[in-house]
Amino acid sequence: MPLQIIRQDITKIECDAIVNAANKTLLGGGGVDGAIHRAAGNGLLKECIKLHGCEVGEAKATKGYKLPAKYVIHTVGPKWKGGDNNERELLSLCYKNSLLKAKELGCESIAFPLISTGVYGYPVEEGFNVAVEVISDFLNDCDMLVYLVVFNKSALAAGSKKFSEIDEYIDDNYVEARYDLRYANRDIEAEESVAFNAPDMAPTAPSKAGSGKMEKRGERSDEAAFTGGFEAAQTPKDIFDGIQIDESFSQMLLRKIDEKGMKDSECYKKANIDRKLFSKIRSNPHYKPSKQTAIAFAVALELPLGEFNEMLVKAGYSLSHSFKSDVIIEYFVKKGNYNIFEINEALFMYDQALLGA
Ligand code: AR6
Repeated sequence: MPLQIIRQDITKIECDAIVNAANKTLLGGGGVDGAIHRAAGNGLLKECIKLHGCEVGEAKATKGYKLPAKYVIHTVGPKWKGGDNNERELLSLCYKNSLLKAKELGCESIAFPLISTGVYGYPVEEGFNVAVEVISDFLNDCDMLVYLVVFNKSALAAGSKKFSEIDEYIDDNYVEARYDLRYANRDIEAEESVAFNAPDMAPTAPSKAGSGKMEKRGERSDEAAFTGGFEAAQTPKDIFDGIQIDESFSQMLLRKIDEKGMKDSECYKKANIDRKLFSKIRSNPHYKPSKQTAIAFAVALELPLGEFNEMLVKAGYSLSHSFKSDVIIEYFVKKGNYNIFEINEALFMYDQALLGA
């Protein structure tokens, strides 16, 4: 997946470069800077001394020393002073210059902390949005695996109003492994819906704390399968009626890309899918994608809910109200918001597997 949002100590990440949210002296400090210096050892400080500091928005590289990463790219974020002091532009420059430095060093992977959102006081949600915007722009022209590390998840949730709306949608629609009475008298359709949900479900992370429910690969209760992911008005038969039976997932994908007048690269980038995986799918008409990959393409193609499900059915899946992740995705599709990074942010916040591959 070209952009992955993860929660981890950045000093432990094995990738070509990690980015340090430093101060202008580059001689170490608190927060992530302190953690990186402690983990890298004294060699890092010695090399930093030779760099003679760094201006806000710039990026300078050193070796990684005892870190698993080959390089540390040091950048200095802006201090938050209310938002009218060029903070956004300067923060964008931090991400942009760090990515360019990584490219110059031949890095294939890089991990960022949320620069400026700690000691420097940048509002976390806004800082996160700047990061996603700059990174996704960069990935439009370059292939790199970028990790965005959200260390303090509750700070991100606290600053965001959008999650309350998603919470509400989940409350109204999430059917936690309960038998959906709408289907109680529709035995035939219910059986069909079981057939729709191939046992090879992709893994999803444990549900949000409190639900106590684990959804594992290949494990679904029959009860959950009965809900089948169809809205009250939409039966499996309705979906089947719209489907070109002989067409495989990859054939449907390629047809839709053509119909939308998209370039392949535009589609796989919007899907947060890497080029190699897309080539595999393109060259194999019988390719069986994971559920996350199939959904990612349906998102990239901006399909309305009916066609969205039609595409998933081609890969043996459907959106189900018994999976929290599916309810979240449905929320975005119904709102017409097909920004995969915003969807992934929400999935991340609810501890669900992210889209893409
Ligand atoms: N891994 C990943 N992210 C982390 C880690 C970690 N180990 N530790 C903290 N974060 P901050 P700033 C997150 O304060 O706001 C230093 O003293 C943290 O949750 O480290 O740019 C420098 O020397 C937050 O989201 O950096 C400067 O003086 C993000 O990293 C000043 O702080 C950035 O928080 C820079 O302040």
